[in-house]
Amino acid sequence: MSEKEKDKKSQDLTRDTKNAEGKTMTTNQGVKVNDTNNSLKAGERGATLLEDFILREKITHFDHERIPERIVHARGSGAHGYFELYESMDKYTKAPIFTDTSRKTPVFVRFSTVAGSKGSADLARDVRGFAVKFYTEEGIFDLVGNNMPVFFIQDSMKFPDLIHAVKPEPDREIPQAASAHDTFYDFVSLTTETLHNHIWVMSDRAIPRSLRMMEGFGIHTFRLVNVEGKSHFVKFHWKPLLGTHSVTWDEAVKIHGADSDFHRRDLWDAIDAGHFPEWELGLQIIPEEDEHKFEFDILDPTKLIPEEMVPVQRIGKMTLNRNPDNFFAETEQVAFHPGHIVPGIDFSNDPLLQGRLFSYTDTQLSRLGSPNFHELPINRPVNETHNNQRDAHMRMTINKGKTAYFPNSIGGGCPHLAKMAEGGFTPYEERIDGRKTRARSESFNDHYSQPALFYRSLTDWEKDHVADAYTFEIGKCTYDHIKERMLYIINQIDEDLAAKVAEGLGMEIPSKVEGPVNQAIGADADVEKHQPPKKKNYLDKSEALSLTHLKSDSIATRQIGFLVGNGFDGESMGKMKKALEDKGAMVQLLAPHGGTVKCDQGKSHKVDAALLTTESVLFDAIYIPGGTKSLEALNKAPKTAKFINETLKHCKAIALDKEVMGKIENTYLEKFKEDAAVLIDKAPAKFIEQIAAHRNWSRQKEAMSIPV
Ligand code: HDE
Repeated sequence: MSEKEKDKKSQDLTRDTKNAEGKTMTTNQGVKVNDTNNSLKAGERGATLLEDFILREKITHFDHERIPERIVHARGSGAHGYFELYESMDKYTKAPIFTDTSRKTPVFVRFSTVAGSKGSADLARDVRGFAVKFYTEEGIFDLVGNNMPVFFIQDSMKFPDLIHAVKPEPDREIPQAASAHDTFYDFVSLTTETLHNHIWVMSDRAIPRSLRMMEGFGIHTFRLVNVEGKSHFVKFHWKPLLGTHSVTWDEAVKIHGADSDFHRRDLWDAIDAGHFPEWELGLQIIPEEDEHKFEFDILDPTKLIPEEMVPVQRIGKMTLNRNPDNFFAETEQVAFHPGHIVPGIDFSNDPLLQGRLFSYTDTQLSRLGSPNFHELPINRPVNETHNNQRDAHMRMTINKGKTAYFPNSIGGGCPHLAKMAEGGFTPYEERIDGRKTRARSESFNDHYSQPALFYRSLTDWEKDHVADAYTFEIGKCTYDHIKERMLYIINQIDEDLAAKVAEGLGMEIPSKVEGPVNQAIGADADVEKHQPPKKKNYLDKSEALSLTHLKSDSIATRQIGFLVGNGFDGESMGKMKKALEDKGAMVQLLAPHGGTVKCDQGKSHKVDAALLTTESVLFDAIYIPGGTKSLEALNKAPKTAKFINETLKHCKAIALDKEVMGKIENTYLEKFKEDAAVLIDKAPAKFIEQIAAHRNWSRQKEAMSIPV
């Protein structure tokens, strides 16, 4: 990208980027270095001299390279991009990013998992963070959301408990990046407000195929405020243009081993190849008058507003078009904060949001070490900042003048206050009258209706995955009383679901359990008193909750493995490759060995991966061209059958030239030859259709039993 093409933030970052190409090595003090391999010694065999400032500088800097990882969301991947508005929202907000359609606002996005450490595997069953920093002309606006529309808890006071419960158990620091353990289910089964977010985590939303194929949600209800000072409530949504897709749990487990950086690599490679991921920003707007119209409280972050009740209006598009130059400087040092808002956007009284407003600056102080973290290149706004805050660790700005106080006359009263016409931030003047009380609103006290709605809204195959996930996770717990409590409360969500899980666990669903099961009110063990309230049914089904709702017929960036050996049918392969690549898919030649393979026309083709070094779970679909010799070679290769059988098991599309059938031993191809996504000697267009459909889930029940 040339300097001219760069957006304002990328240009701003260029000030601090360095390129060592053609340059002489120096110390940090600028002294030229002519030996960086040997320390200074008294004689060749030592001892090493303390005066060696070059050694000391190199080692000292190295000793301090690490900073604390994030308490949560430690593992993440970032990218630069921009946001463009389709139509002005000036009816609702005065924030120019949402009113000025001529703007191209730079953004930096960081996706993350929540529970795992910085080096944990990408495919953990977990919520994904979806944090967007908008560098607007009026200052930074951070939309720090997740890929699920609800959260585990209703009040920030419980956040440390939630996180302590899900993180590795403190005595042995096990398990890493996994919720399937006793402390988490102890907490969940005693804290029924978690159940809605929890069922989302049990669904395929928690194991996305790609960070580019998941939705994002601001979760909390925020406010938009227009020039007249009128406020509307708003929920923010990100809708991926590639559709929403997931992998199966069996794949996720295998991807852990095959490529623990699967999502990070996928995001990087797609942007690198020019396939820029895109999301539309959607708003659900609720007039203030409607605040109490719903059967749930819009301030409760464990509730979503079904799209059927308040439609999502798509107002603009975000495109990620540039990978970071330096992971640490950008992705690690970026500091998000839901309290970074601009005039025209404001908070609601959601008690979870209110607590977050304290937490995010506070955590940067220990993570980044100084209140000057806003001066780091990735964090600084694109507009000028002036105030009387001064000093502290690692201050970069050299503030001129004598005055660092307001009011002043010596400095001409500067920096002066923004006049109303200049758009200084004025909080929305919400009227608040209340008793000081440490309490939870009764209107938050329905923990079962929305998890039930979610489950009802899934397709059958999604429901099966949810039941399997509960069975797996609870099955990993060691205490029977925790398992029983879980069964008891799942039964309140959906009896069929609970029956499936109970069968998987080999346990009965108890009709009563010890201990509080709905204790938002406190740790009160009076079971009768805290029986779950009756479920409400304001909607039978919300189609938007199923993964199948957001579709895309694009196969761009899909990874397609071609299984070939020497002597493969070059013409057939060439035709298929062209058809797929024309649609933006990424084709890789996989062969029994690395190096090159020759087709039947004698032409050499570079092998992208030897079968031994890769796995079927890293591909979206496979194709096997004909060629007698090629098929013989594949048949001898120990992993070919596993590759094919796993692809079948995970319900992916397979295309074969006619002569392939019957030539590769130990596969289940014959059994699935009538399957809609097993394409024998079919035109590439059919294969493309099936890849775009992502999976043929109707195969699932039968394919599950493939022993691989
Ligand atoms: Fe966070 N959260 N959170 N969170 N959160 C952090 O801030 C916290 C919550 C979210 O890529 C931390 O800079 C509290 C909801 C994302 O850098 C920390 C509460 C949602 C990220 C923190 C919540 C989120 C964080 C850790 C309950 C979705 C990663 C490092 C009151 C709407 C941002 C940091 C990135 C990160 C606290 C709840 C999303 C400790 C106290 C709800 C995407 O400050």
